Amino acid sequence: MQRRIMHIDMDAFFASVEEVHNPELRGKPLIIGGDRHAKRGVVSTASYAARKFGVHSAMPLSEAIRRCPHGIFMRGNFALYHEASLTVRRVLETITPKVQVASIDEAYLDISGSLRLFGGDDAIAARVKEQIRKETGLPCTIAIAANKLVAKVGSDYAKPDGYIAIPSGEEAAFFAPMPLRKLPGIGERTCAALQSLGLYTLGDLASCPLPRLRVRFGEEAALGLKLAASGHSESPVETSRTPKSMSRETTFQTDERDWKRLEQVLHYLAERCAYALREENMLARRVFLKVRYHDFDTHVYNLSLSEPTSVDNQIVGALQTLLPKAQRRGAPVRLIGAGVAMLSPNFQQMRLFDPDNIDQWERALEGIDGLRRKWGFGCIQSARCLGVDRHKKD
Ligand code: TTP
Ligand code: MG
Repeated sequence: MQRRIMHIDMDAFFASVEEVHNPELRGKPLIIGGDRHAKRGVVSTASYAARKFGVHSAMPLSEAIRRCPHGIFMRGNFALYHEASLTVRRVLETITPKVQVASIDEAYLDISGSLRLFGGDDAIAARVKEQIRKETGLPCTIAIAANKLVAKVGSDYAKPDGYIAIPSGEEAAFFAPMPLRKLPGIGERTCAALQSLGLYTLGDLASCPLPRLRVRFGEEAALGLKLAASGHSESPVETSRTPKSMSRETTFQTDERDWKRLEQVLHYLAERCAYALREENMLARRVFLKVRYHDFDTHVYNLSLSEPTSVDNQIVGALQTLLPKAQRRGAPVRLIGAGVAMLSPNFQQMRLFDPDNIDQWERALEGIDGLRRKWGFGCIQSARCLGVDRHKKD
């Protein structure tokens, strides 16, 4: 199977999020990093309107103010950027679970196995751009190529709000006219050293005889530079390791004997687990109940589910069926925990459940999760958990 890798990078990310948040800022020279008076800071990012004045990331704010005196300077709102980043990630995971999150605003996807399903490079890129625009209002740039290196250079080339597909086999031709600095890994010093050999473009470097490079850079680096300049790269898309389980637990200040109350706390912890699952866009095939008794004796009770789920009432229900087993020991309880395991990504939004019941739940939970993202988990919860003391909730 032919390998196809997508690189996506959001355009002027922090500034674009601010523009969505406050449309009056749209198209204006916007500089994130500090307000006008915080002269000692540096620029995180500048909108494309501000870049026209020569303002860019990592520039001292004082210099940015000098170059763009009429610019709008803002400190930035990281919670908003983080939230947008998570939404983008969720969209990407509808294409493939093979997503490598490279930074807050960029990711690599191995889409080799998704091409047939979605109809090829162009169709996938259009779908992702449209979905991200719909869910966040943000522009992004996408490049698709045979490997990560060419895709990364491609998205830089196609910015802003762009798309490019580099056909497999045409990597070297795509790179050839580019200046050396366009290749990640060629910094100022390497660039100067290459120029002293009379090399100015990636094409020059790719066609330079190896022995000439070897004298200057040594065997390994010389070969690495030559291969990279011709668009060769084998590095795989590394997905962030899927967690094996998630759990939430509570230790009581005094050992608890009231099983009605323990059930209530368990219910609350189970809802927290289900929420954590949905935030990670995962499903669980197993739940577990952890109980530490007054004598520190600790037991874990497991139950496999018939279908993977992230829906509250299924997880709560399964955990409740485990409670009688734990209760049988009759001893007072020091700690109780709820957990989910055998996790898998929910990348197809699989609806394997009873549609009459679960769709309603899923719809309700979407709304609830939205509120919680904004106001915190405790802003809304089931009546069953209302008796749980606030200080015991984490
Ligand atoms: P980048 O993707 O490098 O830049 P960008 O998204 O602002 O602009 P574009 O991709 O269109 O060229 O970085 C993503 C975000 O990371 C950026 O919006 C702000 C933050 N950032 C910093 O805080 N400091 C920095 O030096 C850089 C480069 C980025
Ligand atoms: Mg970016």
